[in-house]
Amino acid sequence: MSAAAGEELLDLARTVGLEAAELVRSTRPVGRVDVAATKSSPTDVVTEIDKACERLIRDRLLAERPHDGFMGEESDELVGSSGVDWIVDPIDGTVNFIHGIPAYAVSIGVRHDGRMLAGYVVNIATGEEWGAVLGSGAWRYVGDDRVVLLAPEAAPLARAVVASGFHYVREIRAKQAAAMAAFLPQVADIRRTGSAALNLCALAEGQFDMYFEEGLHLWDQAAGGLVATESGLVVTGLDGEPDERMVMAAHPAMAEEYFALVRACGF
Ligand code: LIP
Repeated sequence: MSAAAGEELLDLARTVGLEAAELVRSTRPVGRVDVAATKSSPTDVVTEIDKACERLIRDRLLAERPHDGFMGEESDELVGSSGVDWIVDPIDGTVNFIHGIPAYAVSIGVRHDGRMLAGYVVNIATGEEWGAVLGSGAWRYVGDDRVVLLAPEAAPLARAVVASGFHYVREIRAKQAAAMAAFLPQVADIRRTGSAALNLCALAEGQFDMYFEEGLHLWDQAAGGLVATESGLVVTGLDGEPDERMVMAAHPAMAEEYFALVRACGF
């Protein structure tokens, strides 16, 4: 598929993503949001607003493109026939959303024949937006203008500010805590902001030197991952493609050194 087709799909992702973000903003009550159900663990939660947001995104996308596939965090997978799949997290950073911490995002990725083609992320609380098209770069939107993102070189390990996150499952968290105890003294500091999509976009802008996280689903990292790679970052897994076991991202100049440390610490 051409870059022009990627742009068209990105435009649709942005139109629908902005509508979804507005739905969440306008229905979120002040204070804490009620949890509707739990998923993989008592701390892996979903709200009625997550579900309504995904319904809106799914309905709008499939009304425009009825032959596409759809994979979302809150609904059953739909297999399409066009070769295009939408990979959607209606609210990435649900815990932040529930608590009112302003770092939660609509994340919409577009895959064509198994390869990420376009990605769109909007921070629902702040309105910040990012986009990327395969081969055409990554950018932050300022209004309708695009500020192109070229990820800055990362700092040496001892000065690195590293974003990460922790699993919902208790036993895996215990193992991660031990690995983090070995990792933390080797770097300047860590940040845990609670949204993979926003972490990957922030990395592309240079807020962090590296990001890694175990246990992400495809919808958490599909759109942000493309923003990261199109800004010039390396995004990988423990030994090959990024997957649920591990997503690691950093500037190519430091990537090997950073990733080796993650492995050596036992993540
Ligand atoms: C979240 C991720 C975040 C991670 C959380 C959770 P959700 O996705 O984006 O990086 O640390 O544990 O997986 O569940 O809010 O869509």
